[in-house]
Amino acid sequence: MASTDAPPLDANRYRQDFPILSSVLHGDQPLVYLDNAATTQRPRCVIEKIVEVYERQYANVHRGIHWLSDQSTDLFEEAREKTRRFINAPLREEVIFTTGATGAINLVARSWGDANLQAGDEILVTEMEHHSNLVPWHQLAERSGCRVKFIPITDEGRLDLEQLPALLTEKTKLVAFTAVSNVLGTINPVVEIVEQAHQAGALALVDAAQSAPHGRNDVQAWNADFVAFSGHKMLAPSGVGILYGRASLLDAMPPFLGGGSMIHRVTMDGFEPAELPAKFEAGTPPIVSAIGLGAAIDYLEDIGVDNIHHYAQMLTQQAHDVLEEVGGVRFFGPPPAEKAGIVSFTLEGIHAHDVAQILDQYGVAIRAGHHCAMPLHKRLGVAASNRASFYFYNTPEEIDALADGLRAAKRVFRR
Ligand code: C6P
Repeated sequence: MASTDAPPLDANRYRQDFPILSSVLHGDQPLVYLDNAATTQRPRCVIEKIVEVYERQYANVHRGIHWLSDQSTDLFEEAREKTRRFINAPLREEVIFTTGATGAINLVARSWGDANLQAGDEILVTEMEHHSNLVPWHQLAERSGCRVKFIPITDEGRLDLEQLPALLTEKTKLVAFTAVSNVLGTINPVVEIVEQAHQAGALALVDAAQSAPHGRNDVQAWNADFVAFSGHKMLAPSGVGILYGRASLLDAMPPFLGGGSMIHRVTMDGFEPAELPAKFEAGTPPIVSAIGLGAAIDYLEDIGVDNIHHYAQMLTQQAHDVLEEVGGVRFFGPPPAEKAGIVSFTLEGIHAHDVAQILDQYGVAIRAGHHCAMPLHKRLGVAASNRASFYFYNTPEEIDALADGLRAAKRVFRR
């Protein structure tokens, strides 16, 4: 994710595009939405695109030999092409629509994993993984007898890459890691890790769920074998995500789900799978959500992904500064300049859920809990944390509102 000297973007201008951001909660509290790592909000252009498709261009894709189906298919494939460009994938066949990052990673674990891994093999993940990039590998280990090993993190919340050479052995078949931690905000050195995985003869899967909304995700520059992300974290409707896979790998992999669309021919005795990408898109796909993802990508590219990254980092720095002044805040993860819009913390002596509940009374929405990263929280020595996560439509005033809410929580609990 490149950082540029682009001028700060005008968040207030973009806010006008998001109807939900003018909500007023509990009678008189303006919504302060700081839960963007869980899911972002949708701009009017995405909402209007969805309505337009349902009102005028909706039919099932690929099947119908009728005008409406052609319309719908064209829009669906256009969205695939926009996504291909967004991640700089060489081929449209390498862009598979899934249900989300979770669906994409499970696809790889079930299809590539079941076909290629056996007892004695190893998969390397990291201590900062979301459960979606952990449980599918544990499940694969249960099925195949392979082993899941962990790249540890340092006390500063970075990956301890000094350990990587020793962890990579001839048994390692896959290194599956997140580009950005959904808890620590850490931006990981993707190119370096992929390169080391390849040198050891392993493949590399990048979980880009948190990086896709926040900057450049160039699968060719990364040289990644698989990349997974979700539409709903980057302004698109929920229910759609992407698996990028190197064509040579996807070609060799057996289909994951069976059903309509993914076949070339079916007989009483069996079936022949379709070509890519259909082979991995069984059943009716998330048609309108995918088209909405295309509209979201247009909108993000208009703002500029580097500008978004730069701006979120500025808010992250501000959040560290003002929360520091609140007192009693323990931050997790590296310094703000190394984070992608995510600030996790605990407030001394107050449970994370209580903090979030009090903030909610002030209209401030953050996440509290383990954020689907229980092994990481164990490593951090806490059961739960609070997480504020920013996007380009958040303002410095909203970060101040977060700090005010935390002061209120301290007053309530007399800390
Ligand atoms: N993290 C969060 O609040 P899905 O649910 O499939 O869209 O994305 C899963 C996922 C995978 N990897 C990372 C790094 C993620 O952050 C997420 C989703 C949300 O942190 C919801 S738990």
